[in-house]
Amino acid sequence: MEKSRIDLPIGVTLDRFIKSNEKDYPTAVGAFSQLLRDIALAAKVVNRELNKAGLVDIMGNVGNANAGGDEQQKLDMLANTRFIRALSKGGEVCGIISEENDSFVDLENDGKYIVALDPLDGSSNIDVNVSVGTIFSIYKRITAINSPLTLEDFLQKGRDQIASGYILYGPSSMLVFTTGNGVNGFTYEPSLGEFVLSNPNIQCHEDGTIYSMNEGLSNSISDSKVKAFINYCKDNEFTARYIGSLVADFHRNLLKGGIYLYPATTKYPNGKLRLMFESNALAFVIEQSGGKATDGNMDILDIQPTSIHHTAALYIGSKNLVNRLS
Ligand code: AHM
Ligand code: MG
Repeated sequence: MEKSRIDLPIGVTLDRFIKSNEKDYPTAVGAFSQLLRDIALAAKVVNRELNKAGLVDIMGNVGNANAGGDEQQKLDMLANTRFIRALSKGGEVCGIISEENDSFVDLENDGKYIVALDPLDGSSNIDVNVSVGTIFSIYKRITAINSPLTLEDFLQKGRDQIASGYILYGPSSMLVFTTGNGVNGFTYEPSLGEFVLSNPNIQCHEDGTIYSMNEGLSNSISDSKVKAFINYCKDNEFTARYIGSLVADFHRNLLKGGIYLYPATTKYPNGKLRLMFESNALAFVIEQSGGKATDGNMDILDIQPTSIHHTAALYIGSKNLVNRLS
């Protein structure tokens, strides 16, 4: 059944928005609202730290590699710590998985929710002062409350998400999320310290003329559908736009119409992007805005993850463009 939507004016605070929409939230309304507030709080803290990048010694890498083999940046670690701390203290979340951690964290409390996080996506862009983001997914725990968490609690399909979204740290910072009843965007107002509604009920155009991919990888892509699609884009004089920060590329295409592609490559035969930390959250947002996300064979949201760090090809954005690759 289509849920009713409460239309609130542009400029209302995130807090007021959450309160007004509580009837659409899952059971344990208060706890879920608090969880959204915890995410917003962590986002503000990370935003503050990012604004200091370059001013203090928090840029550069820490010399480790994460579970996916990427170098960890100092700010990756900082964002990871800030989000995990905010979610742990809030008490609504019982378990967390993060792109920066090898395995799940059991907070050993009676919280009802599981959170999957990419605390700082596109972090190779920080040292050059280019937009980065945080991506999050929220699920309900499966096992009984007060029992130890198991992998089953985490390896849920994207279709089981009860909320997801992202924070874009850009010229202004934005929080965009869905609870399964449309997509709303909030812009951070630093002088107030509040996210305010700026983009209500975001709809992704069915068509678009922007394609976003690392075309330097063309020779290591073997999927003929992808090769044909790149030619289609060129034949039709599409605009190529690639920041290399998934959140930023996704956000632009969400608002303007377009497609983001990360196919399988020689280096990443199963795709580079992580289902649980990146693709599922954005797939839920894009579906809720009228767009589409697939791995070329099936909807991203229907893929059964086999491990926390499961990767898959990702084609996401305007429906008619994504359909050309499915
Ligand atoms: P990260 O989570 O380690 O930052 O990696 C994900 C990023 C995406 O933000 C971006 O779209 C993609 O990796 C860029 O990859 P590439 O440099 O191979 O084009
Ligand atoms: Mg990432």
